[in-house]
Amino acid sequence: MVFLNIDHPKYHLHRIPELRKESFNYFTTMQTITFADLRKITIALLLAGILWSCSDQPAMEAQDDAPASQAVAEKSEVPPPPIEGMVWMQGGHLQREGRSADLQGFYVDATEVTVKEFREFIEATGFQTEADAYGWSGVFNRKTQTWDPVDGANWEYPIGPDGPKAAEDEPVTQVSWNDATAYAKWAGKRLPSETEWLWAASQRGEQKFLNWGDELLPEGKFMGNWWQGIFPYEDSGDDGFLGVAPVKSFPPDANGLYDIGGNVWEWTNDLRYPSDQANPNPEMVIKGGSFLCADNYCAGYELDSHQFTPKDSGLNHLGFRCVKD
Ligand SMILES: [Ca+2]
Ligand SMILES: [Ca+2]
Repeated sequence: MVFLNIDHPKYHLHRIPELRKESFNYFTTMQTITFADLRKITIALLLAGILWSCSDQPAMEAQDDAPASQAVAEKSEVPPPPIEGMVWMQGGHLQREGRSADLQGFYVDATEVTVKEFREFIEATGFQTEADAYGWSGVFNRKTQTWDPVDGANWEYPIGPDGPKAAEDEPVTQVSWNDATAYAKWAGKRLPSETEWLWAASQRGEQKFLNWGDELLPEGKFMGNWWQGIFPYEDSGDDGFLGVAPVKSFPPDANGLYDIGGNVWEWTNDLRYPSDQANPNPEMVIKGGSFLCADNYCAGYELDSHQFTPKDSGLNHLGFRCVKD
């Protein structure tokens, strides 16, 4: 019997040369459980149940009833002029999951940056992405459940030259943090901090669990693009998409933001380790989950989930959206 270690840190393919032609296999994270182990686990669970039944249950219930997040100390701001394709997020104070921060207001892209928008950047600047500079990028192989380095995979052909050309209204992928930052600078924008991303996604600290509410399927409806089934084995595609979806394929949240939960992961400007300032290729925080996120694995579409990947990563389920002051 096997199970997946859902906290395995090496979720993404690294570009370091020695891994250039290796792929990361999810099965390397599996562990074997014997019947003896199962007996120990069962006994442990029974003991835990007994201890819990003897514990101070009213306190637990009070904790459950407490809001997971709340917006306090709201500032009164006059909304600035609207910007097409962006949503104004009024500032305030975020208190959520141990995170406490004061935020100024900012604009945030209503959608993930699209292939069309990225093409305009490439054509205007002649910019070369890191995937093109390296000559390869990371693609998830559904047959082998591995992340493979695929020659020629880039923002225009995200699963490689033998795959389809990316549609103009899809979120751009196979862009590294460095690529995304260059785009943002060209567009007069910047990447959000994780706190800013969370502030926007949680509707200023109001949502508990998901950016569309507390139910994964409110009234049985899919509100984002994720993986239905047991990852990495089978995706039923019940939400209508086995891979990436064009932006705005699902309803916006209460702020008017699309696909902030699911579809493609989104780069932030936050280091995984703040002490990594001198590291030339540190891991960065990514938010929102992707079409590869299932509730048995990373559940990355949950607001407080995050993952990490090096700045120079290119992956076919990782894109970005920008903010502007
Ligand atoms: Ca899907
Ligand atoms: Ca997203």
